[in-house]
Amino acid sequence: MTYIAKPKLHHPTLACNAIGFTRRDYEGKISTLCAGCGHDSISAAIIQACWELDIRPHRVAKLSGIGCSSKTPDYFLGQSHGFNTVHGRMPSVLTGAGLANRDLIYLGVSGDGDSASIGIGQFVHAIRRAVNMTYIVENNGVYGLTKGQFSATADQGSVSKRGMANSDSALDMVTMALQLGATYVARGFSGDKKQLVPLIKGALSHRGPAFLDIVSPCVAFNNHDGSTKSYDYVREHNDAVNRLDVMPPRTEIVADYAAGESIDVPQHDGSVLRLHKVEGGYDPRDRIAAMNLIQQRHARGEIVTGLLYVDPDAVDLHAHLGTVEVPLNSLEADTLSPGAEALAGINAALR
Ligand SMILES: Cc1ncc(C[n+]2csc(CCOP(=O)(O)OP(=O)(O)O)c2C)c(N)n1
Ligand code: SF4
Ligand SMILES: [Mg+2]
Repeated sequence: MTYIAKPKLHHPTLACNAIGFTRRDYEGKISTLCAGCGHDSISAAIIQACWELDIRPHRVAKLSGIGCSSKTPDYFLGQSHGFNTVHGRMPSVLTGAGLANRDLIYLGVSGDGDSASIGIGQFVHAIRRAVNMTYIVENNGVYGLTKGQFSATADQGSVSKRGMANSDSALDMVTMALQLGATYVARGFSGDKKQLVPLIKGALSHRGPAFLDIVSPCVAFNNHDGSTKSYDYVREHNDAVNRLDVMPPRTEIVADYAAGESIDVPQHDGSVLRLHKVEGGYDPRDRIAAMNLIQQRHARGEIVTGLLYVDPDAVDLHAHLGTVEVPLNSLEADTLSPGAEALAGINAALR
C-alpha cells in the first residue's frame, strides 16, 4: 500500500493538552483519499476528540475492515495499536482483542459496505454481546473503494451517479444498534465537526457498546442530486435533537443552564455527558422513544442526528462474563494454574 509519511517537525508554540501532547501527536500518515471525502473530516474529529480527552495514544487500539473508510486508521493516531482485518471481520477481531486486554480503548472504524453487507453478522453479534468499544460506521451509502455500487444503507429510491434508482429497502444501522442493545447510540455528519467531536468523546468515555453512524459523503460517487447521502441533502435535512458536552472526571460541574433544558448522564470513568436539548422533551435515556423518533423522521425524509440513546447503567461483556480485572497477559502462572488441590475442589463440585 502506498502512503506518505507526515513530516515530524511542528511549530514550537502549538498548544499542548494536559499530558503534554499537541494535536500533531494524534495524527497519522497523509491521507490518500479523494479531496473532500467525508472520511477525512471524521479522522480530523477523532484526532481532536482524543487530544481533548488527554488520551495516551498507546492506550488506543484502532481496528478496521476493508474500504476507503477502513483505510482511515492509517491517517490518525499513528502511535496507537492498529489492526486492518479482512473485509467485514473487524468486530470479531476487536472482540477477541478486547477480551485479552481490557486495559485498551477499542476504536472500530468501518464502512456501510464493510458493516452492513459482508460484515452484518459480525456487527450484530459484537453489539449484542456488549463489547466495550466505540464502533464507527462512516456511512456514504456506497462501496466507495470499488467504484460506487449501492450499499445496504442506500435509501430506496435514491439515485446513483449514473441515474439508476435503488430498488432495495435501506438498512438503518442506528435502529439496528438500538434493537441489539447498544448502550450509546448516536448519528453524526462528517460536515458538522462541532457536533461530531463531542459525540466521539462521549463514545470513547462510555463503557459498553457505543455505536456511531456518521453520514460521510463520497464526493467521487455519491454527492449528486438524487443522492440522500450528499453534502447538500444532509445539510438540508439534518435534524439535530441535542447538543452534547463531555466533561472529563474531576471537572467541576456547574449548572450553567435552565432547569429542564439539559440532562446530565454520569459515566463509569467519572466523566459526565451533558445534553442540551434542542428538541423539546426528547430524553435520550428512552430506547423506545429513540426508535420511534428515528422512524417518524425518516418517513419525512429527515436525518436525525445527535446522541439518540444512552444507558446510564450500561454494563459490558467483561461484566457479563465476570472476567478478571487485569489483562490476561499479565496473569502469573500461579493464577492461571491454581494447583491440583483447587482442581480437585472444582471437580468435586461438578460431581
Ligand atoms: C472478501 C471481499 N469481498 C469483496 C471485496 C471488495 N471490496 C473492497 S472494499 C468493498 C466495500 C467497501 O465499502 P464501504 O465499507 O462502504 O467503504 P467505503 O469505501 O465506502 O468507505 C468491497 C466490496 C473485498 N475486498 N474482499
Ligand atoms: S471514493 Fe469516495 S469514499 Fe473513497 S476516498 Fe473517494 S470520496 Fe472517499
Ligand atoms: Mg461506503
